Amino acid sequence: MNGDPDLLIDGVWEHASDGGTRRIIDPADGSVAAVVDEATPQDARRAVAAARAAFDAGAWPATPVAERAALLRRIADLLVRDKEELARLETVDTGKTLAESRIDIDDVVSVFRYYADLVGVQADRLIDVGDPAVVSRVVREPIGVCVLIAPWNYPLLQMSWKVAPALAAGCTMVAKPSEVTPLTTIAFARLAVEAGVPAGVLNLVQGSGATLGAALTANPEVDFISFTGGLATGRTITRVAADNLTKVATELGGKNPHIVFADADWDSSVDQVLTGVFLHSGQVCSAGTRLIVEESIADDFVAELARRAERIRVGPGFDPTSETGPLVSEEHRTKVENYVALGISEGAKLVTGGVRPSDPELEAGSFFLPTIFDRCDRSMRIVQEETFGPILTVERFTTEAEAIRLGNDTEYGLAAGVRTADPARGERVARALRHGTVWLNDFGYYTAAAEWGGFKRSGNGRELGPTGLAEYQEIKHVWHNTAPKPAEWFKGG
Ligand code: TXE
Repeated sequence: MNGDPDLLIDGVWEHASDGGTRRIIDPADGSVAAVVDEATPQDARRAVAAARAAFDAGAWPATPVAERAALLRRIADLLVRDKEELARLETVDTGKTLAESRIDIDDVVSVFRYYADLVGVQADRLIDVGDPAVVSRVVREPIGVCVLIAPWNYPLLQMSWKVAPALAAGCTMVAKPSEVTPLTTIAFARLAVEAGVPAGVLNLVQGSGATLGAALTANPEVDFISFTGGLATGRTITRVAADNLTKVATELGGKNPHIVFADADWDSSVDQVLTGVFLHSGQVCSAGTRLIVEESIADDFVAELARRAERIRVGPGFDPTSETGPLVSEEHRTKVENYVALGISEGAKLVTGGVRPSDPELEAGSFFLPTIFDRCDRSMRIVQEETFGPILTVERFTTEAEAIRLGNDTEYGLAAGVRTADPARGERVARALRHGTVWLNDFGYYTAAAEWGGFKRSGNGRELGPTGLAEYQEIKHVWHNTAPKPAEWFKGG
């Protein structure tokens, strides 16, 4: 970063082999925040080769679980020590408020601690096969060399969901953060080296998805790819990986319904629908972008939401009065603006927002105002496609069955919210929704101990929880006969 080498290959910090660099832009004012090394496909090949050698011939995969867990705990302690600096970098990179960045780093710490604890209590499974001479056991082994590709909305947090279980399982890895937001992952890798991660176990390259990402995912030496990002990229990676039959886990975002019944608690519903969609300016894979509200309260509910949305303080992440920051880049703001134009042309009713803030002090940043479209329906692309911006669409329903139908009326299936004072109805609807997480009378919360991931086109596989560790493990059945004797099937002597 800014002259220091940023690529970690086989335990050595290096510049890109062709000297290439990339400018990292602060989205709050468009300034150049840092210049980082841009790895080449050749650097990617060397990083994978280092991970391969560290797995095949290194000590890490067979390092006792207690030692692996201890490394994770040391990393967690260093993250706590460097929390402010990491949070600052995350705000520079993404534009999110410093308060959000601090929460992100706390969550990163909890992920490392969770997997340190979990891996320590995993036990082999012993099977009684009816012969006391036979010891039959099922063991978990590290899956091998992992390629970890993360997006820009929660850069270090998303990466930690991959690195922590991969390290805990005994894997070796090549991490590639988003080229838009690599700063915290670079800082993290330095800290992991300080904590004692062995050479070749954690390699880091950063650069464009199309060249570097493609070189990593097409490499036949890779055993597992964990990817979080857009649907189109997820499709490409899955296709590329199929040639080598490399296992892939994907988290590809969502178009998440937030269903509000008329009997739901009013204050918490308004507040959480607002937070659910406008936090981090909507750049959240589980953002509640589709409000599905009971017709009898819809007019009042939308009016109250609009009133509150207009009071959201949009501003630079380092300004303590800001409640949400800019979009991650000019390019992304253009995409969001195109969706607003599309919504209007599709006949949705623009209730509020839809434009950049008028404050001249925000002109240089990629800010955009919270936006609400009422009178939406399933035929509209703004209802079906992930805008990844501060855009809420409103659909109305009159029966429970209709609410469920609308809630499932998306190719995605990542997360959903249901709000009602009737617990039985809440449970019924939660069961009927085809989404990987359902919040009942809450929205957006998660814990490292519970699985996260999508149904349908939101991806496959799970992160977090025990399943998030299992993704990085192979299962082996060892059948050990302690008193071998002939099978005596073929009698011919
Ligand atoms: O993501 P990409 P983009 C959605 C959101 C957003 C859209 C596009 O709707 O507007 O995706 O965002 C790497 N081989 N999400 O274009 O391209 C890339 O370098 C290997 C939802 O920024 O998917 C980065 O590290 N890797 C999402 C990562 O993929 C490739 C969060 C994600 O970038 C690659 C972010 C390739 N061919 C965006 N092409 C979520 N699930 O939360 C790109 N990459």
